[in-house]
Amino acid sequence: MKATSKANSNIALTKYWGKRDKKLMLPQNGSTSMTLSDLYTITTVEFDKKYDADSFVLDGETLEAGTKEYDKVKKHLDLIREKAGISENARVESKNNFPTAAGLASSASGFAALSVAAAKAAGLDLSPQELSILSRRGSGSATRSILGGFVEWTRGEKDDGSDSVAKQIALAKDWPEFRMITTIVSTAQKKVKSTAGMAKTIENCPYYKDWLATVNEDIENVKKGIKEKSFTLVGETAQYNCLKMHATMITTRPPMIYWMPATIAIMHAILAWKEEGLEAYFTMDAGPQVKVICLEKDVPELEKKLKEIEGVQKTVVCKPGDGAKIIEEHLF
Ligand code: 2P0
Repeated sequence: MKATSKANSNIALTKYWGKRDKKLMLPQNGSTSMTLSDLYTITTVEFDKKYDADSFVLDGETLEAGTKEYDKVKKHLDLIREKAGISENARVESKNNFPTAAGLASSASGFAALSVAAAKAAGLDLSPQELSILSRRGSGSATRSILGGFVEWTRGEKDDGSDSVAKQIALAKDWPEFRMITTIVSTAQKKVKSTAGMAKTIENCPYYKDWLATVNEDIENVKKGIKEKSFTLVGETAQYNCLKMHATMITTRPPMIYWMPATIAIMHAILAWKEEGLEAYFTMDAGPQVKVICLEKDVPELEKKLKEIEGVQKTVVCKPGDGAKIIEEHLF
């Protein structure tokens, strides 16, 4: 009853911002993303009678029982134990190859890896769609990390969440030239986590209704752009959608301004480079890092220019990657 999974992180091209059901983690709106090849989580889960309690080690650190993080993982394992009809405690070890909670979507790869490994260790044989529903219960964005390449997480209409799932838009090999350059401008933990931030936005942002009214058009444009390999349509739509999401964050009380000076410097630079004929677009999540959407041919020039901007500490070039999978090498 032991299994290990590797799940890649993903970055939204059109964003998920807001829940319509907190318990089932149902979103207010659908979203689209690219699964990344280079930022991932590996998780080993073992259920065994020999364990007196659940234990979780993340990046070498033990999560103490009673903490929010511990309870979140335990709740997720309870869900899987219930589905599988087992009662054994679990030992879980997990490793990220990137800084946790710095706006690089560690919960997406984290809950996708945990779901795939734990389901397998518990003896469940779930389809990718069922795994996406299970991952969603841990963290919304994890729904999308189950599949590789370009993915849609449908909003769904049903109250039970059975139609709020990951769907394939295109495989990684369908558009291998697509790139996202992640710039790291700060590795500090963010002040307002996404879960709390989106709840506040729904509570009092006067523009949230406008976000919901226009988001489906963005999703359709991104899907059309991916299918037609129209880089301009995907990039322009993703950038516009990101700015609309940040407009709701900024106009929530208290305001959530996730951008740092370097974030804004990168945005200005990308807009100026585009005027000069170097086509790239930006997108940011609930954090200060900028993900630069571009094509393979422009990566060397963009990386060189990005590194010259004050405050840019590091860049990571990400290609379209595979969906979550079982691997043979265990962490313990
Ligand atoms: C996204 N974000 O679509 C959006 C854009 C942040 C901004 O999904 O509460 O960690 O666990 O469902 O999935 C981050 O939110 O939040 C996120 P929960 P999650 O990528």
